[in-house]
Amino acid sequence: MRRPHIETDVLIVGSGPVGATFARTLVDGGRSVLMVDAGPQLSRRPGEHLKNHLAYQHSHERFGTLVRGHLHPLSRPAPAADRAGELISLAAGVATYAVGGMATHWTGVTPRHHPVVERSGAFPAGEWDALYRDAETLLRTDTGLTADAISHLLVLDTLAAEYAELSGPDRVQDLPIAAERRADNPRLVRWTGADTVLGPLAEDDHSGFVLREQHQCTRLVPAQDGSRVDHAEIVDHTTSQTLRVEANTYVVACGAVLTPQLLYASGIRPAALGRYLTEQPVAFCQIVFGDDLLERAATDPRFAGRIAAQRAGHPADPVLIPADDLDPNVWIPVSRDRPWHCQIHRDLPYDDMAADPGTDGRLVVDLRWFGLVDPARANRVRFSDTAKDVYGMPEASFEFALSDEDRARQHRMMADLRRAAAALGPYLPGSEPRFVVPTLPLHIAGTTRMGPDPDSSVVDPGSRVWGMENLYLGGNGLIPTGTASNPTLTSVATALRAARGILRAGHPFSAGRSSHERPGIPVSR
Ligand code: KBG
Repeated sequence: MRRPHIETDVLIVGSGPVGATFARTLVDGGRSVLMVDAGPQLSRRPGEHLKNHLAYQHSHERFGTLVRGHLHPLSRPAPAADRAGELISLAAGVATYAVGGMATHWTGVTPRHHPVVERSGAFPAGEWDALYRDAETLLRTDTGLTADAISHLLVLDTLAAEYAELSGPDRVQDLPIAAERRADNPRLVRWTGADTVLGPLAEDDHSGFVLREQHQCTRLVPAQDGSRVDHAEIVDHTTSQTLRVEANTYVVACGAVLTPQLLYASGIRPAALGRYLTEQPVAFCQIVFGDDLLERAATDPRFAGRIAAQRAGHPADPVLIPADDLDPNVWIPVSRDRPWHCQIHRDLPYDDMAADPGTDGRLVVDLRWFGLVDPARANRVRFSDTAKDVYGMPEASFEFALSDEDRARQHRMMADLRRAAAALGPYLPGSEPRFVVPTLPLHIAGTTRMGPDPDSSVVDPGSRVWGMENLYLGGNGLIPTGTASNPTLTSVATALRAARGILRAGHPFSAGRSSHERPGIPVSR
């Protein structure tokens, strides 16, 4: 009996913001798209941010507990004997298997990469600004989310004074975040998820687009001459059936580890696959607002109305910041002399954080400094030819080391973290400055890097796998440079460029699939 068989213009594997960017652009351009994700759909709107639920809006602790259950280990520790002494373990690396991917619980921090320190030269410098603008629109990125919050303004003003030498684009400023205040209640925030990027495609019935949850692509089957993908094998975990999907174009965007894993499992193994892996070291601490800051706040005319209402409504509350005032979101961007990205905000608790019940959360601020490491060919994710992970795919293991230059940079970054903390207040006891467990940023990159040649890169500047006429990749794995800022905006910008390129290229292998045909319908058995 023949396998159930689906035809579509484009198959997209992975439904995070990058896969969603491909889908939206390609459907708008008249292509039929079938998108599959191995994980389940967790919300009515596909890929919605889970923090949009009221219960999580003002509690990082409660949301952290939910998120922990959605982080699945990527590997088992397997140090390479020959480099054992120098390697840093990435065994804490995780993936989220869900429609919407990591964007079901991300912080939404979406800065542009620094034009000189971070951006790749893979495409003309002049294109970046327009791509970034379009990506910001898709993700609804804005710098105004918490711009009037009391703690935000306290941090912003204090750090602007401390770092008076930073000016123009390097200055202390508002952090760009993919989220919007809700019009019906400005104390609540609607966080961007893959559903936001999908836009109209996230509505119930949209012709030209089908999203199938719990459908895992286990193999892309190359044509006999190896020059293109012939079809894909997809396991429907709701029925345990294997489907055969035939598409003109294949896009894989399921994360910086699971994307090269699928290529490896498919026997598509360019020399750079999994290599040049980068991950950002993070220096972290928490402070409690100093008395001087709080005294300044008490007499600041910008806060007078809110503080008076707080005192009148809650006379027994010793803290003058209202409970529903939003968190700070302050940014010191990467610059030439400061190759690290600084976020001053509140986020999910790290596992080593002991919440002190005696300290009111409104007075606590997180300082997260993300560092840059240079790409090195020897830093890599490997895939096993024998061991399988729980999804039956080649098991991953990591080899990752820091160079002397990388280490020196992180020490400068740590000193800078201490400087900022000293300006804001005393350390929260138990949360003094430290480097956190590697991989906590969830920003692994470089494993399917973009570049000018097939030896040192996996995809060309159009995001197409070298030597494969109809296979495109998306995601942080494509970023070929060392970066310190959060990667999602750059990956969405890169996906926009790739999807537009696919549309311009036309239907090179059309097997008679019309652009208006509804994809995802079994056509033969
Ligand atoms: O604070 C976040 C940060 O915004 C981010 O992008 C990364 O994914 O994780 C951090 C928490 O470790």
